[in-house]
Amino acid sequence: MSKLEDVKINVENGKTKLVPELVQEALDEGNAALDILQAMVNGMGVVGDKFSSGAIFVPEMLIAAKAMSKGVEILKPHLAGDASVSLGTCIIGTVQGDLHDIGKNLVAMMLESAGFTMVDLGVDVPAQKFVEAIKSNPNVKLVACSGLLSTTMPAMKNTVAEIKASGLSGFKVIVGGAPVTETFADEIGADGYAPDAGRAAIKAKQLVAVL
Ligand code: B12
Repeated sequence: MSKLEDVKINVENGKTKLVPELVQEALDEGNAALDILQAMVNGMGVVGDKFSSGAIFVPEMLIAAKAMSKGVEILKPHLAGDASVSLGTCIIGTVQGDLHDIGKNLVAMMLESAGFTMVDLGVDVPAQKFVEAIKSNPNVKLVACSGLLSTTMPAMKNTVAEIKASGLSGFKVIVGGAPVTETFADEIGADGYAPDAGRAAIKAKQLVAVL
């Protein structure tokens, strides 16, 4: 079995102690950090499928998420670039009702390495908390909203609507998460969308006009 396959399977199985060691070994073998990340994301995909089919339940999903987060900690220095530019502040959070944060954390990491100063509001963030954070932080250029559940897509819509209705300006809003599409982003009035963390950083730079 290849080391990447090993990483994937042990994320699937929620091996929180083993995954960081395997990630380190995969790096030592010369695997690219992005390939190792993809192996872990694939593992989480299998976890999601097993959950959908009733083969596993929430606790197993949670343990797999912990294993992936531990692996990402090892990968972080290899994924994050050394930002030499300053692109302003980015407020990021997972919308109200939604507790998923692995994808949001990866996006935060990539945006930070692109040059944004990150203010992470965490998960289950009410729309008004985004608005308050825009008001209370200096030089906000980007607001990033994450959502993983189809049931929290209305909360994402509401968040964008409240941010726009606040009358505050000088920043762009980017949205993402597995159920989010470009069409949905357009419909709810977001300024941008990206399907993954790497492309989120590219889109963010385009939005704040440095690309
Ligand atoms: C781990 C997990 C959990 C963990 C989360 C732990 C944590 N700390 O995040 C726990 C156990 C808490 C959990 C709970 C639940 N979950 Co869950 N979970 C998952 C799982 C297996 C993996 C998610 C993940 O981390 N993926 C890996 C990351 C890297 O990918 P990602 O999040 O998609 O992020 C990438 C992109 O989407 C994008 N992105 C993400 N955010 C943003 C933001 C911006 C601005 C941009 C530009 C891009 C972007 O970039 C990211 C990086 O590349 C998924 C299955 C799956 N395949 O995704 C189900 C899944 C999301 N969960 C699901 C469900 C149903 C639930 C529960 C309702 C289960 C229950 N009955 O209680 C609860 C809801 C709790 C709540 N209120 O939020 C469903 C959602 C179905 C749907 N479409 O609505 C899924 C799809 C599983 C399934 N197949 O049924 N879950």
